[in-house]
Amino acid sequence: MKMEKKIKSFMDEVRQRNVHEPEFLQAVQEVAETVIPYIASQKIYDGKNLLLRMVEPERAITFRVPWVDDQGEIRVNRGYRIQMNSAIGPYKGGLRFHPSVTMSILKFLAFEQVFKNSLTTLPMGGGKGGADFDPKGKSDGEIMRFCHSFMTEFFRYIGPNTDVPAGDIGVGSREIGYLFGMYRKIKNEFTGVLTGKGLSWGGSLIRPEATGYGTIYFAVSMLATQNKSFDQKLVALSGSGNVAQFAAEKAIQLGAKVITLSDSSGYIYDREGITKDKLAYVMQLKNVERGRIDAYVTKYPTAKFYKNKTPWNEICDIALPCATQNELTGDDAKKLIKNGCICVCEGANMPSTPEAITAFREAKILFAPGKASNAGGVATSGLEMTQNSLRFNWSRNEVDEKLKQIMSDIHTACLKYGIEKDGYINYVKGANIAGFVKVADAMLAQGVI
Ligand code: NDP
Ligand code: 2IT
Repeated sequence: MKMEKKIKSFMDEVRQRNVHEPEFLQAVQEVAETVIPYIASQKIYDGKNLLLRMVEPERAITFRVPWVDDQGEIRVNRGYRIQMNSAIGPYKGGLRFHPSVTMSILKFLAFEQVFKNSLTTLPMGGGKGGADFDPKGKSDGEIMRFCHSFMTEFFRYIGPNTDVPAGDIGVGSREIGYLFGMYRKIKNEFTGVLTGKGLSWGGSLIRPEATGYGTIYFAVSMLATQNKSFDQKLVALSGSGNVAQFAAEKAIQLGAKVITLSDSSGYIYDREGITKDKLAYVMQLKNVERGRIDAYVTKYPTAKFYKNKTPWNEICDIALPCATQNELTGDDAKKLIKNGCICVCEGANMPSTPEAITAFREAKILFAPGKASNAGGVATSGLEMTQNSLRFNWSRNEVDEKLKQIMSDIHTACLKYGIEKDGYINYVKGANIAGFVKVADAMLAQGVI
């Protein structure tokens, strides 16, 4: 009871200061529930208001992004960067271009990023940014002009030892290219200021694959705790962007049958399984033609398209939400559990609602939060930064091996702090506490700053 009161009074204070930020409050609540009891049990952390300091961004920037569309009309978007915590390294985290972007969304992502980056074992602080810009339907020229305009203001706040952005929803290799080009021009400097760069100009092998592959590597470790594997398993996956594509690729390689993919218009169900060849078609459709997922059923007519629906009512062994926040609700979780799903591993950031997470925990099925399971993307960004500093490139195999090791180490860290009295592995608790400890130790050592 006393502990519940402590959490509530902490949340009341955070809510008062961030009253219009529901996603941010949701992310903080999940951390508070597991980390506040831990802090209370540890003399070195208790009474230092560490979590209260961590929920306040070190800096939050918004700026005007004016640009000219193909019709010659002047458009204005809002750019953002949340520099959340730099106690263990330069701010690091993606940029999201999506019309739903708000301060609340970016603060939740930046807050999660602090814990995630800490878990990677690499020296990276946490940040996130982006714009309420909608890349859908925009020409290449419009995207370029938008990215260039964004960087003419954004360059002031970033740098290879200050803040190193990367991609997220709506920001892939094309956008990173335009952003990097303008930074290089303004600063007259070729540095690793962004990650996710192209191979010929400072990028790392495996970075495009890393988030999806890493999610599968993490799920492999989870399944191994029950002597299970991906072989012959039915996998339901959401999204069809960067993370979903490479999660699907690795799951297929490991012998799973991937049956669904989605985008914001609905999902496709392929009972015969999405093969390597079919996935190659999806990559062409999404990354080159920039089309919608329903085109899949025109190409493969035995598949079905379900408009405005998510894949969670399909029977599957493993569910991998890889699209966006709060895409898997409490009702979805109950359906998955009823249909015999044994493992939910998040490729996206906070895709499961609090009700869904509670349902997974009560049913005691394997569940990993994104800040642990999708950390392979930012970890490989960290490896890209290392290669840039060394002015050297590692081979595909070398980066992949390092990624595997990092995902395995994150899994071990979750076990260290997350095993419940009854033996259930609470990955949420494990990830939150393990992520907290490293940042808290650094903050304590550096004093009240
Ligand atoms: P992409 O832009 O490549 O793909 C996003 C996918 O999610 C698209 O299929 C998109 O559909 C779908 N989607 C986006 N918003 C919504 C929405 N509101 N409702 C339904 N579907 C939606 O992004 P990524 O694959 O990079 O990112 C996916 C998730 O993974 C995000 O949560 C991101 O934060 C997270 N993540 C990404 C990492 C990375 O390295 N890229 C690293 C770690 C996490 P549509 O095209 O119709 O919008
Ligand atoms: O959410 C994430 O971890 C990312 N979008 C990747 C961030 C990065 O810096 O590679």
